[in-house]
Amino acid sequence: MISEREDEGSQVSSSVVVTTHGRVATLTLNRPHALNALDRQLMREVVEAATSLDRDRGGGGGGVAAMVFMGSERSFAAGADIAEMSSLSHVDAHTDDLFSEWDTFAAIRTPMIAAVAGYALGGGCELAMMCDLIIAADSAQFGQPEIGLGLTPALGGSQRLTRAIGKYKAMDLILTGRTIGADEAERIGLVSRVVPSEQLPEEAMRIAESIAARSVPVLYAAKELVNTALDVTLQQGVRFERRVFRSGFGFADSAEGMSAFLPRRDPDFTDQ
Ligand code: CO8
Repeated sequence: MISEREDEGSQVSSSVVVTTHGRVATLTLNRPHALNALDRQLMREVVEAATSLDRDRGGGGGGVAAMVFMGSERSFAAGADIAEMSSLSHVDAHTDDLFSEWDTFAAIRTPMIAAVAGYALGGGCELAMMCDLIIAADSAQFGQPEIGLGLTPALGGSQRLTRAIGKYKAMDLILTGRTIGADEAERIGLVSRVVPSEQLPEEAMRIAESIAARSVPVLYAAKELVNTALDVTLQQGVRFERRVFRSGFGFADSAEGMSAFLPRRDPDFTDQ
């Protein structure tokens, strides 16, 4: 991982470049020669960097309140590294608990935005789907092509894709392995917004900054509510929402947000 605070500029390592600007951290996948295929090193670095940023609460309104994941203009990530994966044995995959580190990643509470240009295939599409918003350049291509390799999705793709776009669209993508463009991905509900390719970094940053300006504990609560909707019945979810809403009255930021509205001033959130 290479880590840079824009005002400091320290550098540490290589498959992921981390840049922090205010309360937004950008994690750029950095294996362009392999179209950002996810090898073990890249996977370890991206999970470690993201989980450590998630714990970076700073203090006094500092810390990281939103993360943006990016690849290159040509490829967000072209899936697991097939060359590396091809030598794995069944026993190695079991004993190493292959890909289980992604459970930690999926449990991150900081809002995460995937800014996708070019290929988001297999593990790349699954990485994007573990984020909370997917902003796609008009060049983006999504797919779960594992079937063509004699494999099945392995990073939550069969589950998250089905929840995102429904059974029949998910079957279409997973059983045929076909790739879809940004417009189709937006139409079927796989991406949040499509933007012109040249505007992707700025748009993703603008969205991340608008999220990061909110109160962190309230962002955590809102994210947990939406994710809970995928796991429980409507009635359980609505009850959970009510409990979370009531507990919000314990946040100083809820009181601040409402009292700022009345005289029409900007709220001064303190993450309390
Ligand atoms: N693994 C390893 N290397 C790759 C991968 C990959 N997934 N994708 C591309 N590369 C390499 C190529 O080997 C090539 O390297 P070199 O120049 O040394 O030969 C370089 O990247 C450029 O690729 P191409 O020459 O193939 O470029 P094209 O523009 O012709 O094609 C494609 C681009 C369409 C993206 C093509 O490279 C391709 O089909 N790649 C494989 C896509 C794929 O099948 N992905 C799914 C992988 S399986 C998977 O993700 C299972 C999920 C497991 C969980 C993952 C946990 C993170």
